[in-house]
Amino acid sequence: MMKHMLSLYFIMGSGDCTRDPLTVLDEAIQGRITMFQFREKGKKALTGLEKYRLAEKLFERCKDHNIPFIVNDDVDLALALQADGVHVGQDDEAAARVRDRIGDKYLGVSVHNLAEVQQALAAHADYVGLGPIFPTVSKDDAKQACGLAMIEHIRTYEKHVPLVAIGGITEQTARQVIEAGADGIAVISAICRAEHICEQTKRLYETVMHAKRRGDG
Ligand code: 3NM
Repeated sequence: MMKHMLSLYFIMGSGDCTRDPLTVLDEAIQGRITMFQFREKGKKALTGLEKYRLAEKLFERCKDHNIPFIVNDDVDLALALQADGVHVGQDDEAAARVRDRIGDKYLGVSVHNLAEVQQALAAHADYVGLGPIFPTVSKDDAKQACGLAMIEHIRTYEKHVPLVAIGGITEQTARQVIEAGADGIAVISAICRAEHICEQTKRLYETVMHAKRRGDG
């Protein structure tokens, strides 16, 4: 179930969009994203009530289409909205504490190596987000790219952990990422910066699903 939801994980905040975020999300949903994360970051990020109102609208759209709605690094917002889950990085609120606060909502943790994967599992994370796999333009403080080899390394030791790969992933590299052992791809720019978001999302979905089916056989 979680491994299916991670297949095409779309992450977005108002700063990632050149058009209305609701329109962007609607088109991505039509293109068949399998999970959504609201990540309101950067210099012009909305805060307070504005952030809440946007989150509420995006969540409504996700609910209408049965897309799990995850909030990045804001447990209070996730609890206030009764969102489906929270995603935290290594520098955010400690995963074990977040787990205590959110009960059985989904908990995702950003990781960069095997030790962090194992810590996340000890904190009862439902999935890990490994990245950046490739260089990314969407995160100011992103670490150095870890490459496909890190996915393979983690899979060697943690065969079952639900793992989504993130950072610079495109339609051209999605297949390799799945073949290396990821359960899915998490993307910002591959969708937000597409000229035709719905069509681009469909292609990403088909690429991931095709690669996953091949891996099952
Ligand atoms: N987290 P794009 S990389 C949000 O390495 C985020 O943990 C990363 O955006 C990490 O698909 C990243 O445009 C940005 O590269 C992903």
